[in-house]
Amino acid sequence: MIVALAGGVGAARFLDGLSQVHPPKEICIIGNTGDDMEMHGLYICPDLDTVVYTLAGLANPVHGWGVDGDSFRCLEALGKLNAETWFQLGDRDLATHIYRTARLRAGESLSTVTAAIARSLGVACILKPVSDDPVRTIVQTPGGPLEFQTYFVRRRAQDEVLGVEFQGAEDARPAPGVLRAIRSASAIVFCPSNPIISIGPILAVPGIRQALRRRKCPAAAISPIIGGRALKGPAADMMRGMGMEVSSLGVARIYRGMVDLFILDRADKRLAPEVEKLGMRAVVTNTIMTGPAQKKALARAVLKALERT
Ligand code: FO1
Repeated sequence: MIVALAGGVGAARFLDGLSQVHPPKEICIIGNTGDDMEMHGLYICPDLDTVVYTLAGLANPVHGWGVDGDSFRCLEALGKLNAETWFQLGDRDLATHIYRTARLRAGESLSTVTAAIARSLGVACILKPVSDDPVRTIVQTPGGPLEFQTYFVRRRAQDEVLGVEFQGAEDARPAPGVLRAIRSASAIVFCPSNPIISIGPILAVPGIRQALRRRKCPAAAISPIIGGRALKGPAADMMRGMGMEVSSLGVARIYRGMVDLFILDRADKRLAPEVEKLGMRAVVTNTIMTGPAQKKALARAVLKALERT
């Protein structure tokens, strides 16, 4: 079983490729829940949903999140009621949140409901939230702490980032089967996700970092930073704000001790020797997933490198 640690859009694109070159039932995805939020009384899991929609072939290809061709009639109606509309929830997407919220309120766990949603939408990979307990990413800014979606969507990631906190992580337990999956994995992959706010909350749940350090299988990380920039999202600004080097090397430093292989883009080839000094093998390949062929090629390159480790 390949275990993949995943954030949102970048991870979903990579996993889409991986599930086409490796049996999807043999892929266990551990998803970030730090971005989760409640809005209009509904429990929303943006990263888990992005992975599900992408693997189900339903994702909006432009944004990478939300449902392709979705309408926004409900949001328009909410606007007329003066409810908040800054978070774009489409009508079909809302069905997922309504269904999840109802089952959670009935006492079921997030992992049970996530598995049910994935199964119903035809996703063959195993998908688990990192924890059934709430973990919330809080971004520290000069104006005070902000919940992640407020920082990212409502305020358009324009505030300076002084730090990040994963509220609740210390007391959170890994979701059922998460530690077992890591311990018995044949390979582990850190998807090309933001190392701070997508992979960070996963690593912050007690037991996970230790299980990764004690792994008995090869582990690879794919850099989400190419040429000093993030293809999507606020990773670069966040790393800069937190005093980290905004480069593949900066990402490799965060994962030191947890991975054996570090996959970086051809554009960052010159950083390979520095990455190797951190005790990981650097693999240089094309990491930009512009289409289905590139997604599969990247997944194949990662699998090949893992097999050789
Ligand atoms: N991202 C945006 O930039 N604007 C939105 O209005 C927005 C709505 C949204 C609704 C459902 C969903 O699952 C994701 C959504 N996202 C939106 C993406 C999300 O904010 C982030 O990309 C992730 O949380 C970061 O991985």
